[in-house]
Amino acid sequence: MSMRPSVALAVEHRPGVDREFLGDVVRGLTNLPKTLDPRWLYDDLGSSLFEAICRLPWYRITRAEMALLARHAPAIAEGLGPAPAIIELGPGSGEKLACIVAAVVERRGRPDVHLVDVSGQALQMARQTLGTFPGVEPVLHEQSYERGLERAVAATQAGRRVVAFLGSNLGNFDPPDAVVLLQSIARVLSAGDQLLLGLDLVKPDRDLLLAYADPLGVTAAFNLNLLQRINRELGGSFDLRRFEHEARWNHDASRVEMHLASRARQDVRIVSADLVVAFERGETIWTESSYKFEAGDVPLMGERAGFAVRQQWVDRDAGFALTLLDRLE
Ligand code: AVI
Repeated sequence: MSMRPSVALAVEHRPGVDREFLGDVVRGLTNLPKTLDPRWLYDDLGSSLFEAICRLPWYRITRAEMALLARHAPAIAEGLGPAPAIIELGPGSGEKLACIVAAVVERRGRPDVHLVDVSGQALQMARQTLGTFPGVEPVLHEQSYERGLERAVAATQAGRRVVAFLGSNLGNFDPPDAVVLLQSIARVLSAGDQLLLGLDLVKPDRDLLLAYADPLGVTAAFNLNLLQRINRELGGSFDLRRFEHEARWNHDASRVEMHLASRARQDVRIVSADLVVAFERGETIWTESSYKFEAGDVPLMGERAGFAVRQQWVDRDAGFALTLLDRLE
């Protein structure tokens, strides 16, 4: 979502309020269309709801990726040098990385593990999972991907690193931002380092909509929780019953969009921002984009950022691609 106004809005600072969150919410809700940055979906409850989404039968990303990792982790480990460093951006529960760590421990010895996420809760979960390998002590970076990656890279050896960016997390960035992020990963890496990228592929509309508007309502709760977070942290007055989760497949842009649609004409107050936001009936807040790819898009994206594909494994049935890329000289 790149429709931010360039003017910075002055927001009075109140103690105990996350200024970045407040600034983002004010900018997003005074935009047209209204938007909220998806990174704020992941407070403690949001992270737990996302973990639940990953177990839903209609959301196949996690299981498809786990199966590919379980099958191909030995090949990935073989391709790494001795004593490698594994850096994961957005590790979730850490279960996926555990597949790679297990294969590396068996073939290459104990790896250095670095985990980067803005959510402290996610990092703790992943630390618990990965801490079960003897001698493996994950280093946690509770930061943005770029900042955390820089730190992790500074603490590890050139030519021995593999950065895992799994779960189609890259799909939550608009294409130009995705390339910029890949470029910033390439910039801090050295020749001989690798990137392991997991991306969800385009599939029938019906499957995509079931994955993002599941019949159990878990994704709806995940989305609506963002309004609850604004109420709790910023003194918002959102009545969650007056908003509705919507998932839309935007074929032309190749993305699933999550929205929160206002069920009525209403005003919502946000005390910390001294702001009243007016909603028309049916007006939405656009909270997330999940871009879907063709397997053949990955080499092109990689090349634009300074990577070349070493190997790609595709689950055609679930529509998911795992790609291992080399950082070019
Ligand atoms: C984290 N990310 C890749 C998920 C996705 O599929 O875009 C977040 C999510 N949103 C709704 N369901 C899952």
